[in-house]
Amino acid sequence: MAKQISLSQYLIEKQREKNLIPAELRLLLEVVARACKRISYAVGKGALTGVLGAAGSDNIQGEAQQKLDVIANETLLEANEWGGHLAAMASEEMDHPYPIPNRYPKGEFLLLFDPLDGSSNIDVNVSIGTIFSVLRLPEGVSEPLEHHFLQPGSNQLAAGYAVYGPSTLLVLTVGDGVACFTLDRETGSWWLTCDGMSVPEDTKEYAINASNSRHWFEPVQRYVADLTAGKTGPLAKDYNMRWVASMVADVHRIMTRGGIFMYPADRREPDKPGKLRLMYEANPMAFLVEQAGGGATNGRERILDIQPTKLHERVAVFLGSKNEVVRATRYHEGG
Ligand code: P6P
Repeated sequence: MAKQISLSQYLIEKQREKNLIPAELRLLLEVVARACKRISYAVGKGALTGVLGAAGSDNIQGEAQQKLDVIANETLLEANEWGGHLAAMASEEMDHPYPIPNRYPKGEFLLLFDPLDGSSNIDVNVSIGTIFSVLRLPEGVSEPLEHHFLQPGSNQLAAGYAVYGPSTLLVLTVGDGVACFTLDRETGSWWLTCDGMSVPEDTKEYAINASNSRHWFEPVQRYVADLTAGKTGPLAKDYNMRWVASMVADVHRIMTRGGIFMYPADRREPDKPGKLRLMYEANPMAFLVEQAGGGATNGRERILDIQPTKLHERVAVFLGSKNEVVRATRYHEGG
C-alpha cells in the first residue's frame, strides 16, 4: 500500500520543495484544519449534545443563527486568535472584522470564513461545511480595518472547504492545484486521498433552486429552459439536476464529477445580486474551481476579478465545468 501523506507533510512539501507557501501560512492552514476537525466532531454529535436547533439570534444577514453556526464561529476564532499568524478575521456570522486581541502577536494574514455553510440542513442531517479564504494584510498596515479585507479574489493565497458528510473531507488550494484530504476519525489525522482534483470541462448536470425560476432575469430563464429541454432543445443533450441547498455539498459534487452550480440574481431584490457572499463563499469556491480547471463568473465577469466594496456583499454565482460556465455566461451577452 502506498505511503499515506498527511496534511502536514503535504503542506511542508509545498513550503520546502516548491517554496510556494511561507511557514506562517502553513501553520495557519494546519490550525484551520484542526478547527474544522473540532467542528466535524460537534456536528457529528448532533442531538446527543443538544447542539441542534436555533441559537435564538440573527446574523448580519438577518438570518436566524443555528446553535452550530455560533459554535463553529467560536471554534474558528478561538483556534486562530493566539497563533501569531493572523492580523484579523472576518466571518459571515460577525458584522465587523475580529481584530487579534492585543495580548497576542499579530501576523500578516487575513482569514475569512463562512463557519458553517448550509446550516438550514443541520436539523435534517444533510451535508454542511466550512468555507475559508486567506488574504495578505496590505503592506505597511499595522491596524487591520474592514477596507483592508476588500481585495479581489485573485489576491487569495489559499482557500478551502471542509464538508461534513458521510466522510469529513478537507479540500484545499494554495495556488498549485487542488488536494482533498479525508479525516481519519480514529487517529484525528487528515490523509491525502486525492491530489490534483480536476473538474471535467463538460457536464450533463446542473444545480439551481428551480423554485425561484419565475423571479430569474431572462438570460437565466432562457438558459435553464434550454437545459430542461434536453435532447429536444438547442443543447441537444439531456441534463440531470441536483440541488442540496448546501453550497459546499453541491460544489464538492462538481469538483468531483463536474456540473454547473448557479445562484443567480433575481427580480425580488434587484439591488441584491444573488444570495451568496463574495468574500467568504464565492471567492474561495471560485479559486478552488479555477485551480481544478473549471470556471466561475457572476454571469458577466470572472468572480475572482470583482473588486469588493463591502465585506458582506453578495454576488451572482455560475461556477463549475468550464465549457458549461462559458455557455451560461454567453446567454447573458445576449442582453
Ligand atoms: P436556497 C445555504 O444557506 C446557502 O447559503 C448555500 O449554502 C446554498 O447553496 C444556498 O444558501 C441555498 O439557498 O435559497 O436554495 O435555500
